[in-house]
Amino acid sequence: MELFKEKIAELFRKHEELVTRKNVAVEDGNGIFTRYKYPVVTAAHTPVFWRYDLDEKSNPYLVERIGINAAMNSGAIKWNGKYLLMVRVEGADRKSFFAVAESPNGVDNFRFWDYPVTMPENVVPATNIYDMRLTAHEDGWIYGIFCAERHDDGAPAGDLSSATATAAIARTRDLKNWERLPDLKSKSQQRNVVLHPEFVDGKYALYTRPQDGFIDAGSGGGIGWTLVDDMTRAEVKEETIIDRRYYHTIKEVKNGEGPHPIKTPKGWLHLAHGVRGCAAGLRYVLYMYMTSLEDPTRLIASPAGAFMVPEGEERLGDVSNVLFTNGWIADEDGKVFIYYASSDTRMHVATSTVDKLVDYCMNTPEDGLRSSASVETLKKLIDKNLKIMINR
Ligand code: M1P
Repeated sequence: MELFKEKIAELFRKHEELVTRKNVAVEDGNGIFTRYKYPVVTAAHTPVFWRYDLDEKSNPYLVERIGINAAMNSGAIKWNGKYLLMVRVEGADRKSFFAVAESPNGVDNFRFWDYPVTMPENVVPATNIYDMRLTAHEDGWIYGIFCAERHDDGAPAGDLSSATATAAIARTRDLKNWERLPDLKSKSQQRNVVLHPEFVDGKYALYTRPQDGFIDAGSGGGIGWTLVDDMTRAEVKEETIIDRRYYHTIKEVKNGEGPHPIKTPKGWLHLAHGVRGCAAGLRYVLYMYMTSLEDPTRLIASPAGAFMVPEGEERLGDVSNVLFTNGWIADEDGKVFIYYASSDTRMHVATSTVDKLVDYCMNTPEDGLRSSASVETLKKLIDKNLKIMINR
């Protein structure tokens, strides 16, 4: 009895030590953003009382009863002065669910609320739900759009891996009680669908990612855009591709909108992921672009290449070589907290400012799509710099 109590105390002590560990900024980057030393949320951050049965009678060996595999791809929102992540928690059973982790400062001390989200299922139930994008819309609701994955019943008998991806929609006023709305109707499968925070021409605007199959983006040309009259019966009627994929770029295989864009005086600032194939499999990196305030479908800045790539321990995990983002928070003072997951396993933060990110987008040369164009771009900077260096 005493030993059991001591073991429980030790579990709670270790958990508390992890959750309250101070994070440390790592200032040796490229000047655009600052990474932090420790992941902000991991499977081990989930409460002890989610994983262990604390009753000695039913768990005499004090073993873990419900394993948690990962804490990843999280939506983000500032709520009552706190930094909230809508974490995709993945159990050992491979099922994902949503749970809120809250921090007082955005970089450490993320603590899960006692209960995960109970997402209503008044639609065709999904086998798996994940990757929620949160949008506090100007209509007053907070919307959560996420992927609902279901077995593809059209697959040949015995094929237990074919699936379909659909954008599921829910809304809330308190992040605790959710109203489930019908899934987005679309001719193609959809993942990485994100709600724009403002009305556009009196309509709701969605960033989409049309895809031919569950994994394969195929003929879906990139990040799309569609206008919707009513979120309670949302349907993709016309879809325009606003950020295309190109051969031999970091997004040649797939791309997808991250969190909803941040409004700046110079345009909408976007964070997204791009995917390419290589001998090691698919490689997921983050990139940025900007669109016009007057016409949010018009690309006004498209810096070449990746904004952020997996580094060090980020490169390893359940699905290695992956950075993925679906949450960021812009503070009133212009500081931006970029929340990203590495290798489908854990959550990190990097910080920057709106001004720096706009500067990065506006002043990083575009991709000329050929080696010779890259050399010409590089030569222009070298010419300019050599003149400055000679005149010093
Ligand atoms: O495993 C990497 C990512 O793969 C998918 O992203 P996309 O739809 O762009 O291929 C998603 O399943 C995502 O959750 C996952 O992190």
